[in-house]
Amino acid sequence: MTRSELFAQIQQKSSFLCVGLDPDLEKIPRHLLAEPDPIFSFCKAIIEETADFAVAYKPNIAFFEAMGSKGWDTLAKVEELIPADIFTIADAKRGDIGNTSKLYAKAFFESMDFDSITVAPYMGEDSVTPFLEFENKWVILLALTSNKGSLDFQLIQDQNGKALYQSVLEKSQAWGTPDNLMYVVGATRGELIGEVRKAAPEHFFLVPGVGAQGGSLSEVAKYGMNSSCGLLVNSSRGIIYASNEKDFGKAARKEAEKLQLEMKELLDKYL
Ligand code: OMP
Repeated sequence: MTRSELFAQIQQKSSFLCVGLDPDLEKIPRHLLAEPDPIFSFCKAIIEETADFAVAYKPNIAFFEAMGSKGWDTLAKVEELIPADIFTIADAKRGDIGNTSKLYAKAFFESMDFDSITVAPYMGEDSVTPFLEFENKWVILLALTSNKGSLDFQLIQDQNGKALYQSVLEKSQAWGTPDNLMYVVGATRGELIGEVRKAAPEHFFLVPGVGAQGGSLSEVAKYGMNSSCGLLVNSSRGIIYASNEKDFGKAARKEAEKLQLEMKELLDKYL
């Protein structure tokens, strides 16, 4: 999917919502356990109920691969089920020496047909560029993550006072363009999102951390939105586990709609 197609969808749906698919057998409604593939049935219901409000889906690969080969089959079926006009993110956080990254890219872009993959920048340019060689496919590079551990390395400053995440932003912009490279920026990072936006004015940001992790959607929009929105804000648990009963699909729909309505207001305000 191209950047202009993504922006067109955001405008059409008045939404920059990414629904995170983190399906955990321990957490899904109990009645689904009688289904042949409970995780697939769960994701199917979530996708059907939220597709009106979502511009992206982000299956977190860990939740599928934890189930072994069956989990990979389920992931492939889920990916195929997502409507073609909705952006798909394989949240795999990969990255390795070049020839290995190339095969990770093939796995997610060719064997499966994801639009994008999350990639860790730690191993540097040759670990990232193999993912950028696929037409209309995207790398979403970890820049400033939402978790507590982001303090361990990402905010360490060099002798000139530049934080590591800033070096990642600066350097990696030579590897890709705003048409094939996005950044992960945690919603829990408040006004630091504004610093990231200054460093990468054109790029889309994938912003996890609203909902269960407590990040503020209005702050994200205030500090992070650019003239083509430039944001995909993810919520996983806050949507998919809104109810643990038979009404879980409808409850997810309600949460997704709530976020979409807030997003509409923010788009009207800042775009
Ligand atoms: P919830 O906290 O349930 O909304 O889930 C957040 C999702 O985003 C999970 O799948 C995380 O793995 C992912 N995530 C973060 O929470 N923080 C980050 O900094 C980056 C990610 C990610 O790359 O998606």
